[in-house]
Amino acid sequence: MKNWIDKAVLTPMKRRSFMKWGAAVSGGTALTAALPLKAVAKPAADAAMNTKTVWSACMVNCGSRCALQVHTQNGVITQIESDNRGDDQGFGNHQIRACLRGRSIKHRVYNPDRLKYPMKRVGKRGEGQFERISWDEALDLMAEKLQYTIKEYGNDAIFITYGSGTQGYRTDGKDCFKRLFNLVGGFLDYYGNYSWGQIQFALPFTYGSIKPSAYGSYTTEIENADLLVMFGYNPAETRMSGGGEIHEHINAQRKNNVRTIIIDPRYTDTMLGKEDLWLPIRPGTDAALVEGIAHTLITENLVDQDFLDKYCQGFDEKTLPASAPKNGHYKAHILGQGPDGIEKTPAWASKITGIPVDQIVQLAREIGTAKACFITQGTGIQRQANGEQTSRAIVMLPILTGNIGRPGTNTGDMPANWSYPAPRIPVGTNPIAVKVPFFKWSDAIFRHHEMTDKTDGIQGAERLRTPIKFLLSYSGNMIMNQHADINKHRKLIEDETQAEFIVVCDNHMTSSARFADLLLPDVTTIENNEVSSDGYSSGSLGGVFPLVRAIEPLYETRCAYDMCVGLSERLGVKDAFTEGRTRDEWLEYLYNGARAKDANLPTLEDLRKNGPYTLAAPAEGRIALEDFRNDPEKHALGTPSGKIEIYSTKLETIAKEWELADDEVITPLPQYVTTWESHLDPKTEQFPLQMFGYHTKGRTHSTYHNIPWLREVVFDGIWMNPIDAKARGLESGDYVRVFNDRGEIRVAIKVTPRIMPGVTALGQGAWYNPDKNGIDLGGCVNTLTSQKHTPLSKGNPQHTILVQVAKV
Ligand SMILES: Nc1nc2c(c(=O)[nH]1)N[C@H]1C(S)=C(S)[C@@H](COP(=O)(O)OP(=O)(O)OC[C@H]3O[C@@H](n4cnc5c(=O)[nH]c(N)nc54)[C@H](O)[C@@H]3O)O[C@H]1N2
Ligand SMILES: Nc1nc2c(c(=O)[nH]1)N[C@H]1C(S)=C(S)[C@@H](COP(=O)(O)OP(=O)(O)OC[C@H]3O[C@@H](n4cnc5c(=O)[nH]c(N)nc54)[C@H](O)[C@@H]3O)O[C@H]1N2
Ligand code: SF4
Ligand SMILES: [Mo]
Repeated sequence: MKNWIDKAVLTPMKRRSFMKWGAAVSGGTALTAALPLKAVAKPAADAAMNTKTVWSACMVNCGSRCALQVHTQNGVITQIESDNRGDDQGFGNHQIRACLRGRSIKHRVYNPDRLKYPMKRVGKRGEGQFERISWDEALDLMAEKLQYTIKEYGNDAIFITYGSGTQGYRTDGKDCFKRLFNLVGGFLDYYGNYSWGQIQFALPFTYGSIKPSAYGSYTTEIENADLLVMFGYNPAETRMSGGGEIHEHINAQRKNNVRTIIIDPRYTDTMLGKEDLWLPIRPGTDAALVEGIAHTLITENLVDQDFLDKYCQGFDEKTLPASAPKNGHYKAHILGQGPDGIEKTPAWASKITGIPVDQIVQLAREIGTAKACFITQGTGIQRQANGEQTSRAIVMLPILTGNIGRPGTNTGDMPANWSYPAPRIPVGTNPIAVKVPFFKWSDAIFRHHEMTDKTDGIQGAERLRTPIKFLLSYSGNMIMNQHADINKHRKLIEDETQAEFIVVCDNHMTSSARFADLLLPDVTTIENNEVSSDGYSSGSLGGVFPLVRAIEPLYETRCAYDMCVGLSERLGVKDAFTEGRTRDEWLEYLYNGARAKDANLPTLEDLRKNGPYTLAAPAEGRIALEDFRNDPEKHALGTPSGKIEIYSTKLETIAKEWELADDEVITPLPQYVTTWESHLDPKTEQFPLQMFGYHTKGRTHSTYHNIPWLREVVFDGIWMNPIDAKARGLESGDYVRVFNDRGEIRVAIKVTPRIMPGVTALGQGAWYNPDKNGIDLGGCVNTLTSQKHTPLSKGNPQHTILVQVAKV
């Protein structure tokens, strides 16, 4: 009998087949080269073992930051340990231990995919044929192409793609390229990000754009709550380890054994017995659940009317702004007296969400009667086509019940995070004011002339002046893997008349690197010196993390700062770029500057010797909107009315002025809208299953994918409910086709009641690996996603996908 574990054990095959794809088309040197290390494992025979241990950190974009201790012998990494200092007692003194990924970093350093030398493309773009060149040739070529682009098209034709592989760099990395480009006239920048694009755009309409509306309360407030409700929030997998939010979250949850309800189509690692109730919900329908709950809250008098009257705009007639239509308020909308005439009863919500009526009513009563309810959301739900509406809808629950600004409450937003201000190399000012939304950069390559502020969210100007012609991907995999609709996108990227020059700077021969014209091999963070920030989702934990070069940079790899020095010389701005400092001198200079401001910061030498310097956020200021709750006049919000805008006048204007496609909806009230590729789309006849690519513990996006250990230990394939599997004659371990009208992937299947019927899920970030027919054997979910943007932020609804699944 087959089972999925057998299949999982076989998964290293997939990586080898990726290499085959590389080797088959590569005429060049790097891809086919043998395993790099002379020293991979020959322990020195003599007793004089030249061993050393240094502190380093894992710096990928998972939101955490974890300490590593790198042991070397004769200049070769032998072992990776994590933080083992102290007695691990008390938050802030706890060990900042790494997860399974950070602990396997050695295999990312010594990896057959490592980029070893600068290389330039030979043959057609994307064919994967490269030729080794010298650093001088590489930097000459890049400088020449930059100068050509600036002269021919202008600086706004230069774009640095989103790339989050080195989150913690402060004196190296992407900032160096930004600093350099700003010195030669600037570049086209983007606003927003693939992580939080929709929620961060949407919530300021409700809460205003002033602090602390960007975040909610700290998770420590869970200690003071008697009910915890989490929508699609999975910190056990997405904010892992000692350097992430999960540590504090679990502590708080345990302290008062708080009743915990989690709403998610999947039974996640955050549950596994730590929840009291799991409510599986159809993807993209949380806003309908909220409206069903609101109906019970209103009809059973469980709303906090005083709070709504005093602090909010648009709950009922009393606080509806003059510009709004009659019955344009929230109460009318819920009770069926609004423009759509539909009463949002629990029965109505049940049909849409798949959650039974009595459970919706029960949830409403629990939220409505809790003394303090902490409501929060993850960001996968806002990566849906109605993501802005959903994030605004969820925050209605604390608003309706007055669970705001008091101990044990949250705004409904993501939890708060505190960061120690780690010093950072100045990037200067970008002379180019115009910006594209993060998700629309590929459109700006081929249809810039159609893109305006009213159609595509262009900011800083009415429209783009020129198409993007020069792409730099630093520490990102957007050129191919992490953006959307790979089959469509690939045709665009392959066309050398569109983006004329593509530079990829990475550690590995990724799917994006294959599409480069010039490859710049970066050092890994283990081969670099740095003082890194804490994670941006580390909760109350702050501090600085030392990285001490554990081994000499392998092959001809070079750090970004040094690449930029070479470029700055060629572009005639070397003095301005370096200000007379080497990279290590910048680090010391900036760190000493930080010490001058904070006498508690250890010397650089001590930091490097003793490991991360950490501290916890101040005890005060942990409850979001506490000031506003205490004094709404003095601490008025940044909304036009200064109040919480349930009815947003800004959105009322946007809805009238922007040019939207027929299926795009923007409304002044937060409400459920049915979108393309929802479970109600007629397309379900052909592609009946909803699917999304969740963030898996097996990878951080595409980083750490090329480590066979991790491929073995975490299942890489789709989850499917037994009911859907039976209907298709599928069993765990089967190899399946997952397809829609945009593409097809081949992956293994895990049949499990941990996912609701009608829904499938696949860890995102697997490396795209097409066969000759374009079928993606790598199982990259972006082979199936769409480039259609969300209505308001023009963001990435990459979790909204319909598919069909069948046995191969
Ligand atoms: N291990 C690991 N950790 C990571 C990352 C990683 O790649 N790997 N990436 C990091 C980054 S950059 C980010 S932005 C964050 C992302 O963090 P999130 O955006 O929160 O992560 P997701 O896995 O996309 O979604 C979280 C949960 O939402 C559920 N979900 C999906 N759609 C819906 C829906 O419509 N309704 C409800 N209620 N639930 C839904 C999913 O099942 C999932 O369990 O994670 C960070 N942490
Ligand atoms: N379908 C779907 N797509 C998604 C998402 C989703 O949920 N679903 N999530 C989106 C989100 S939230 C995000 S944040 C993005 C993430 O997308 P990216 O920012 O592209 O993240 P990664 O795929 O991890 O790519 C990081 C790259 O950096 C490289 N790298 C690592 N260390 C170094 C280094 O020291 N130097 C250099 N030069 N390179 C290095 C890695 O090898 C890797 O190629 O993906 C987005 N894409
Ligand atoms: S939790 Fe994130 S930062 Fe920490 S070791 Fe794992 S991947 Fe690295
Ligand atoms: Mo992200």
